[in-house]
Amino acid sequence: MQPPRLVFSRRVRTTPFTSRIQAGGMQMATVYNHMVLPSNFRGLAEDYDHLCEHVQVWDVSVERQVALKGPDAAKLVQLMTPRNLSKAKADQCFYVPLVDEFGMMINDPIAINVAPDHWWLSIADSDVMLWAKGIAYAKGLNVEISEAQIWPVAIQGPKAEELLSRVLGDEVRDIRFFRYKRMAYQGREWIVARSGWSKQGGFEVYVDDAAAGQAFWDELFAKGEDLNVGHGCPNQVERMESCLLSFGSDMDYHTSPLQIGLDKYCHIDEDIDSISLPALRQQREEGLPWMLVGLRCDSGAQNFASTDVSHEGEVVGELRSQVWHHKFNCWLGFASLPTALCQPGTKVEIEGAICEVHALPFSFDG
Ligand code: THG
Repeated sequence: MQPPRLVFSRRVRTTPFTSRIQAGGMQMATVYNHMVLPSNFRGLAEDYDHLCEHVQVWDVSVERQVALKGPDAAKLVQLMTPRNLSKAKADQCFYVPLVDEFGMMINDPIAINVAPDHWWLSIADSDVMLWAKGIAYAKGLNVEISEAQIWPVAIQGPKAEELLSRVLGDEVRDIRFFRYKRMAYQGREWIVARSGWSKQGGFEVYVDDAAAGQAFWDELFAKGEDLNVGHGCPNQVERMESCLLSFGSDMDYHTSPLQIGLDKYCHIDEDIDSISLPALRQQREEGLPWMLVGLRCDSGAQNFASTDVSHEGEVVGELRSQVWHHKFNCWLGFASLPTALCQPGTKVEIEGAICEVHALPFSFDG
């Protein structure tokens, strides 16, 4: 059965690069932050192999920038996240859980310290701008909140540094992980960070002008021919192998950061003004009913249709993400399971197939 086609209406926003990724062989797309996100070009396995060997250019415009500007911008970001941002360097980016007053996830963006009174939240798929506006209004903060006209382009893969240095200059080589530099392109100045939703290395360029962005895109392809540059997009195989979590799949508004391995970004005992701290302290005290674990299964390349995870004949958990890993020849899952069943080695079942619980991130050594 053919999947239905996606209509690019005004609500399902296109990007400055949509015509390029269509011409480049986008086979499937999804909607993320009310915008088109490609999900497949050559096939999941082929996209993975190309990403791990060469370099890809990704249209990740869907990583919308919620811009917080004004004297209270930093205060607002800190209210929204339990990660301590008080020592933020001028060129730093932070992966931050956004957590509400009940200790539940709102989103997991990258926070970018653009200037002391200017932060961007580079968001995953939920309407963070509304939440930010609500807090700012309720607390009487002096901050302007908007969705910026920015379309990030990711350059990912082992040859990303070589390719980007050909287009923007050798200075990109000096950018450290989760730091950024401002780089000139056709009279614009763009934030260029060493980041991206893969663990194959690479950069994200925060394009703020459609025409210059398109020229930049075309130049990446023109100068990368000998590097085998190709189209690409966040890849389900690579991101599960690398344990990059996806809001809306692996977590939602009913998930605590303490259930999904984001506790390292929750500075619960520090003296910061964040609305989630009392609830997170209480969760830690009382314990949580389930945790996110990895599952492995050797049953074959098929995805499961059911999300029910059973133990001794009883449905106990929920499958949240899954993929067949062609290289390791096994199926990988992320699932929520009762804390008592999260011990690595525990056997659970999906559609009768035996799955083994693994700690996250997966380890593929043995
Ligand atoms: N880049 C940008 N915006 C984004 C994403 C991105 N917005 C949506 C989505 N991705 C947000 N979620 C994540 C999840 C994981 C990471 C980044 C964004 C990530 N994590 C690393 C890890 O888990 O090892 C590093 C975390 C750290 O050390 O701080 O990169 O990809 N612009």
